[in-house]
Amino acid sequence: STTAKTAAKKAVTPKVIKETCEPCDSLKVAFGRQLRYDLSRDDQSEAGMFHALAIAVKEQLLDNWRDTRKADIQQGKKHVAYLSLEFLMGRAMGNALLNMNLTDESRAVLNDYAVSLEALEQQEHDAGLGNGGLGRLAACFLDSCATLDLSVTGYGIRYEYGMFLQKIVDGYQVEQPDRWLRDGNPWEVRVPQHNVTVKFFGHTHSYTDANGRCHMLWSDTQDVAAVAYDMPVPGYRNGRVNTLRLWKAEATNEFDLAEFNQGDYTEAVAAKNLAEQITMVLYPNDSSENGKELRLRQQYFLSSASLQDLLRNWVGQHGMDFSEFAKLNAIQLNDTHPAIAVPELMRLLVDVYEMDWDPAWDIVTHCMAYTNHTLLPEALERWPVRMFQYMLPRIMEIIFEINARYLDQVAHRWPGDTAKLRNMSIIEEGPVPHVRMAYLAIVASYSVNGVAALHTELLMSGLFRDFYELWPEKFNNRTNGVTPRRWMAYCNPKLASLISSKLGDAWVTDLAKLEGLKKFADNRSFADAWYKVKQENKAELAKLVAERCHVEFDTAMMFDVQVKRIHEYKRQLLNILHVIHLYQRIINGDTQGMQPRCVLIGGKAAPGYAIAKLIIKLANNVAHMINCDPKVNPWLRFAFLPDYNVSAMETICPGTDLSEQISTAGKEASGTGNMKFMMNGAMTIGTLDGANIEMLEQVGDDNFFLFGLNAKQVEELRRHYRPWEYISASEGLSGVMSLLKSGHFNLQEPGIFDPLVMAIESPTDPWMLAADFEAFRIAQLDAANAYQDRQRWTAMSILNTAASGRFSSDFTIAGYRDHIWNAK
Ligand code: 4GP
Repeated sequence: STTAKTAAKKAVTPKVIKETCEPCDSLKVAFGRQLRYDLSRDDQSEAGMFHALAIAVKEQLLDNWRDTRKADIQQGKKHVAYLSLEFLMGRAMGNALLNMNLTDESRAVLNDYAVSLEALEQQEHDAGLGNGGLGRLAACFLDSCATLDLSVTGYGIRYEYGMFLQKIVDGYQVEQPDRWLRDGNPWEVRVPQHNVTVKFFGHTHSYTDANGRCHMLWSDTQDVAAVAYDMPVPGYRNGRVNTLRLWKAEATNEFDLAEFNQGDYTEAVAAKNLAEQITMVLYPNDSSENGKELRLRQQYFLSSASLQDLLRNWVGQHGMDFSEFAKLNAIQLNDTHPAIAVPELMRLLVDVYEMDWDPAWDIVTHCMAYTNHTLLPEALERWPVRMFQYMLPRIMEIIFEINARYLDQVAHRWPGDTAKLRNMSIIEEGPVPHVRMAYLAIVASYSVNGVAALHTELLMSGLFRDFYELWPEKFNNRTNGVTPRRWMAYCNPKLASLISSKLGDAWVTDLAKLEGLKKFADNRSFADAWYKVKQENKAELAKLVAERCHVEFDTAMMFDVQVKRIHEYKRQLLNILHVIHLYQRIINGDTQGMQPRCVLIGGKAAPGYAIAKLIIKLANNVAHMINCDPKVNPWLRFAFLPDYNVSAMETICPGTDLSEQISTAGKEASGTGNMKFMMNGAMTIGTLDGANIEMLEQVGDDNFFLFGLNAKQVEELRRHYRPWEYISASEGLSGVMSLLKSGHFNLQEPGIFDPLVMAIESPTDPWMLAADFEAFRIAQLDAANAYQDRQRWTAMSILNTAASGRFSSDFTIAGYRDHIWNAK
């Protein structure tokens, strides 16, 4: 009977069930079973097989996943919550197989089905839950945290639509929605028992209880359920499986009964849609704030759900005693996007867990840490106070209270200095007062870090100078890194095995070991093997370019690549100007000694960023002229790669000779693409910006094509910048500008590129293209000449890889662990 069954179920505790169960099947059996019994898919198709393999692989890590959770609780390990609105994970299969050491076994299993692992991997949709650097950094960090055996949970949002897909139509970017979940996500586990409720709107009031304690109530709220979806994050062959917990917004009740009974069935169901909007789509803006109400809702939704989850776990293990909370928990804010976690943690501790303000603030300020990712002023998040008051009334009260107490400190430090108070206040006064999220983050955090040495210096001397004066001890640098698992071992297996043939494979988790390659830089047979691998990787890249751009790249030519978000400060336009310059030289018959090259640019522009979109259009028009001209073709080919994403980079960085890192000095906080290229043996042509500076330090200036103004010179020049002087002084640049102005690249669309020409010629051009052009042209010439000496180039390539060890995210995360999280 049902009653008996229920009783029997109750009698057996879950623990016993788990321990008496058979362990999971082998990969082969699990895969076969999945294929046979998954009726939702066509088991003949590669998509169906991919899904079956993913489910089978996930099964292999479930024991470790559960054991990791158990062990972390039992051992009382310090836990880090990495809060981020973006996790640009890319595909999971290859990485999971590598880390779990299941690649060979999978191949063997698939052999029986006459299908290749590579073919199945292509079926996976990229998890594009991020825009660019900041989101991809979060993904690399998760891999390193698991590999370094740290108890770290990534908390993010399960966007229904990730980063938009980019199509190029008539040279223009067209955005299309990325329905990455349409075929289901085999890696995720929906965990309804971890649901929490997040409140919005409503109003606040206070009451005093019998003991004279004042309580704040936040009521008449519109509640949204946050449902947890967990993704596994396996460490590299160490048995740890951490969690990336992504929240999905759902209506709290399928039907609001009151409304339902009144006959408002449709109203009730419509409310469901409103709730679910919160996690519908990723905002596609890189390094710029948006100011949209829905974005603030996303930020609060993520922060509140994640903190409630943390506190619930804490109380589950420790009861209501929070005295050790800050010692055993760190909360890392990935930029200011989740900075609203500061007042939310105060709210939870004070209003829900009934702590007094001071001890609660003590906890907050001992577990929050903030990472800044950009100095661009347009990225500094500010939210109208009015919007806050309306959407999150209780949170706004708490921010006011935090600000009042903190401003007391400022007043104490700088008595009578009202300008200081105004400048440092969390609330920006004015006709429309705003909340400054970066200030809120700094005030509450015990650590504030930049992402490269120069960037951190500029934060301390510029953007956050007052705060640095007040709290110098909070500030520290943690130069970014990238995971060598994905960005070398997985994406460049040929180079990886060549390296291992000399060094063994310990470099995969200890990248400093790559130094050992130095002594092979001039070893003829090693260099030949290195060159051969590069040529094979170039052939792979050429295949991708042919498929996507219908342009033939010849592996005998130098591959010169710039892939990243399209942004004026990253200066794709400078790159295009140089391509036009080469084109002009060829047209004019000036090809003596010229090194033939293939230039590739790829990247997405924010949909509302008109100039960036125009740069894409220019790249496509110039590419068209070049590729159609048989006179130019032997010397120069140019392609714009549509829909650049993580998976594309896995083919691009191994096949690149020259990596372009040419931002205006002082503008690129760090860069991480630069590191991926270096690791894979590309030479860099770059400015003294972000992590380029540290890369140059590691590899030496003989092995790096440095050019252009430094950050100080840029700022100095700003005051008296006269671009026309640079243009007339450079024969190359004046030729390029005349050709651009003549309409040569836009015969059918007169005038469309005028805004770009005007920007370059403007004395207020913040990016100073004209000032750096000549130096760039010369550095490009050096690079081309160097490339012609194959032996020299190969040696430099080996030395770049050898010097890249410092840019493993393992090193970066060890720094976070020791200096920020104190989680050794
Ligand atoms: C990026 C920075 O632009 C890039 O230099 C840095 O390497 C990366 O963060 C990771 O720290 N910033 C963003 C952003 O992606 O949205 O601000």
